[in-house]
Amino acid sequence: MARIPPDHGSYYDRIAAHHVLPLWVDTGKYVPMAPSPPYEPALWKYSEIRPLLFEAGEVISAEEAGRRVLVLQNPALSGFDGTTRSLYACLQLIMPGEQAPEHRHTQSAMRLVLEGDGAFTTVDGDRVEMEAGDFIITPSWSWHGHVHEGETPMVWLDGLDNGLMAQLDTTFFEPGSPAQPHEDSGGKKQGSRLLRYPYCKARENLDILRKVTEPDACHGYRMEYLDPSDGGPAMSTMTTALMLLDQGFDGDSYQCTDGTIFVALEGEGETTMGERNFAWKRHDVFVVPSWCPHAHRATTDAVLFSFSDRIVQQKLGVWREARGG
Ligand code: GTQ
Repeated sequence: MARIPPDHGSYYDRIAAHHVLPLWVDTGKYVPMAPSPPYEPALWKYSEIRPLLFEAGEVISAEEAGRRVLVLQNPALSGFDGTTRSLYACLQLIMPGEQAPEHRHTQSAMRLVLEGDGAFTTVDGDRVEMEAGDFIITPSWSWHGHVHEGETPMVWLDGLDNGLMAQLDTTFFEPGSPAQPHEDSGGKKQGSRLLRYPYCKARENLDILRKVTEPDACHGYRMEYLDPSDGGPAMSTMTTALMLLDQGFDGDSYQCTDGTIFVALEGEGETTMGERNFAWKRHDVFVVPSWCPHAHRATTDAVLFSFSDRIVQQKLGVWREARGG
């Protein structure tokens, strides 16, 4: 602990008047020994949030709302500061016959379909079908809107890098639409990234992984979504993954610098984060802060989807992980 010099002749007040701070006071606050995120572990139960989302379905249309979305706001943050500091997890509801108008923004977005079918999202004019469990991406600055032609309400989880864009002051937004008409591209746009990763294929791959490999002590059977055109991550600012945990899985403790948002797609279990246990089941969403020791347990076979800003940290060369901490 560094000795803080006395405030000689109100020195600190005099420099503050010039918008100047002494780095030798509270140095640990500016340069902590390890990440000390200002947000906390949290879990949102789908059984509690779903009725509130459907209540919004009665009072505001998708057209009126622009997007009928509830943001999962970290309890330790305020305003629209996000689920972690870099990422937003949101739940979006669209009713049969509704359209959410097209727009584009510098934030990259992903969707993970939780319930319903028969809606499609348009990405730069291409029609991308959405079915339960599908992972769908909207790259930065691509035009996108949603159209629901099915019979039952649809809910999906949105993941956006709003906090990251806000931190970098790189947010642009534009309403409108691309010139060309919507065509069914089968989820693949010529010369660009894959837009749709169907759940049935991803789930099959998890089962193959289970057959041919041993489970990781922390992550069970884990695979990341990669773009087949270059083998790199599906998204430029988010690492997205699926984990399959065997019934009875009792994972080792793990830490990483990417605060991570998990969504339970199948099964039940619990995750210890720091000193607290968070029980989860299907469609619950929880957040593990940066560098928070955590361990997963599964009471049934379970599948967790996760997203984080890991790929950004890796590109910058600052990402760290530790096992068994
Ligand atoms: O569906 O385009 O949760 O633009 C937040 C911003 C969803 C969307 C969100 C958006 C969208």
